[in-house]
Amino acid sequence: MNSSTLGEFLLGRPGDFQYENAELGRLLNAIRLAGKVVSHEIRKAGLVDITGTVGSTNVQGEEQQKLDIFANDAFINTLTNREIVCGIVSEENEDIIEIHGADNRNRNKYVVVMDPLDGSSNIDANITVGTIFGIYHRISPIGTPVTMEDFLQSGNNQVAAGFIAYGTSTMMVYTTGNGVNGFTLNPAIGTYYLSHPNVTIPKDGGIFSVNEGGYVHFPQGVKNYIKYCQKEEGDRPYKGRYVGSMVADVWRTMLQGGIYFYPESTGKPHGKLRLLYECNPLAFLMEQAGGKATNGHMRIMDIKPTDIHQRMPFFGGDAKMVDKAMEFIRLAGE
Ligand code: P6P
Repeated sequence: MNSSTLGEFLLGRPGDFQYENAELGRLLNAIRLAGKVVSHEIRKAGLVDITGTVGSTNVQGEEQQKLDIFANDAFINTLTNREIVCGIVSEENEDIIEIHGADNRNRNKYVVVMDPLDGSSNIDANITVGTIFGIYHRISPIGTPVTMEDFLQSGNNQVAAGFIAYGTSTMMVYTTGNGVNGFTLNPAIGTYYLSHPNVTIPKDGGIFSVNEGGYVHFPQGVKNYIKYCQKEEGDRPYKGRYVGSMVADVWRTMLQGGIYFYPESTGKPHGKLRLLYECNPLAFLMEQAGGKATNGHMRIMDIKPTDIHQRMPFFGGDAKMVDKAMEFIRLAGE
């Protein structure tokens, strides 16, 4: 069976973009192209001197890897050249990136939030890293400068979201609110082919994914849930799996089931993951795949952001397992 290409898939799903006049399709195509450019660069990391750090840090205070900057530039340039977005928020940039059209006016109607290369500290160890993106309609009037409010929308307003995983193969996985589909890049011809149609999180996957190195600093309810996962009872103990690269851990959870969580801790009172360009896009994917994503108390996508780089605890995956984690948090009075 010939799998359709991403381009054919986008053309074949006009219903996905019924209110978007194909602009959203063009926007996803721009992301698809930038993903190929970044994938090519990552594949040769180590062969040329592009791994390692450049001695600078990003707004998060994290050391910037050379590929972080390359990926950030690739996505910003591609999105700018296509004249589809009026602004971008990137993990690598402290402020909003305003994009003017050819006539120096903001006639474009979308904004994009992105982590251009999440998990980049794993690059030198040849571990899967990824680009995470979310797409919104701007809410400020077309033709005016993009505003902070355009980006501080709840995740419910995402018109599309997804990731590109640079792993054993390069994959683009996205949703426009009509399910989740995954495409694998054939690097020989530079074409993505539909490889994972209608992704659905298996029930009772029996895997829990958390950095247990933080256990002593977790809230008591989270500690109690981890002990529950490890207890020999019924279908437990669950398997423990943790890559330390969110795209890899979330994609494994979507394919094999289970729960991935990054809770708050004494050292990270709001967790580590960023709400806008990590939690919301991956929460959208998990819900569209039949799962659930919360901050331990409420749906991630119901949260009204207050800052473009704010952090948020994240519990996502099999709905039953997420509910059980929330029950332990509630029972602990947290
Ligand atoms: P820790 C990568 O820096 C990242 O933002 C996510 O991709 C990943 O899940 C998490 O941080 C890993 O953090 O504290 O477990 O090393």
